Amino acid sequence: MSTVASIPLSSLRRANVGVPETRWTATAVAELFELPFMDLLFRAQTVHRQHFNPNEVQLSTLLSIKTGGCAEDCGYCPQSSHFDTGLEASKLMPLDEVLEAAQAAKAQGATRFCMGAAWRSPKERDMERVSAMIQGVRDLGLETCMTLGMLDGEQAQQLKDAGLDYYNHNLDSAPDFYGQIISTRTYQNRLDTLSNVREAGINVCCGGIVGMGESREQRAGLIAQLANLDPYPESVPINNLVAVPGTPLADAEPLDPFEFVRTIAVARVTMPTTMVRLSAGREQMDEALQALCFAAGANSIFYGDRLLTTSNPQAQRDRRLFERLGLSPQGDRPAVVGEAA
Ligand code: SAM
Ligand code: DTB
Ligand code: SF4
Repeated sequence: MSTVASIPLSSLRRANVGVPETRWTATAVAELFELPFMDLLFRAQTVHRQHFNPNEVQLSTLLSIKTGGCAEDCGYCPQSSHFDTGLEASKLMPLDEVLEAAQAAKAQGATRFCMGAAWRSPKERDMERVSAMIQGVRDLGLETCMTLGMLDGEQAQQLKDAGLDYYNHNLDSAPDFYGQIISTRTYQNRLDTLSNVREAGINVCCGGIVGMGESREQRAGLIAQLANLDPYPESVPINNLVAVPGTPLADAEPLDPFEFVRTIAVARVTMPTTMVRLSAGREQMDEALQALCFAAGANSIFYGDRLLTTSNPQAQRDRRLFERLGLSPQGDRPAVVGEAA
């Protein structure tokens, strides 16, 4: 029988042998949501300060490299071919245009460039082209992220070999709500892609959307799923639904803004070292609400006037907000981890 000491560290981690594991049940996460707002905020800010400089926010810029005409039926998405949102579908963007956009993002101060394609999954012929994009963006000195839909193990390895730093693939909602939003891809499909990405050694970016009509318990269920991934994602985007006319969720009741802040705080408490990204929906938020999200532990944003197909605050406006709050973009000066500035 092998002793713990003779087992390689990597398999120890996988099997959790000898490592006490903190598991978050949906009930325990729901209890965090139930805390008085100020107590939850204090708890999240305390955890945040143990791991990050609270006055730094990481900036990622998004580019849609292939827009619209998607075969999936995600009920929130303007790019699905199942709904008429008036969006014009386009082909995969040429490499030089992608690199031009990446250069512009870098000049504006972004440190990560995220490329998104409206695909169920990439085809073989696409892999070479996206690999060239990864290499080109890396050569500009930016971190790379892609979101291309489902990946099998081989595709994940190809992206890793091209130098991809992060892959974004969201769980989107709790398992018991998911079926009301998407029918063409299962929750398990998503978990399988995430495990292929992890196995290939690419950092995982995985989060979800709130404001789709889910209950608080279901928001807790989503966070519990994310926090129980082993290990939990390096980056967790929390999107507030952008209700786009023509999609089935066009008339969804907007979420109470404080509930959005709570979701950010609960993500921070349950995943202390992850980058929590205040993602879609910022254009619809006022600046005081965004400041509360940063106080709740959000430390990353999408930066630039477009998300994939919808608008995002102008970069100049974000810079002004940062100035007013005394925030600086991550990477501007050395991070002070574990110490209040
Ligand atoms: N097609 C790929 C996929 O679904 O994996 C990648 C692109 S997809 C647009 C990336 C993510 O954007 C979705 O998983 C969803 O979380 C988010 N998203 C899409 N439409 C949104 C909307 N209207 N409001 C908020 N988030 C949205
Ligand atoms: C994520 O979680 N949010 C981003 C990114 N990953 C790819 C996308 C938000 C899209 C919002 C709707 C749109 O602009 O089309
Ligand atoms: Fe397609 Fe992604 Fe939109 Fe779903 S979220 S319809 S997979 S682009």
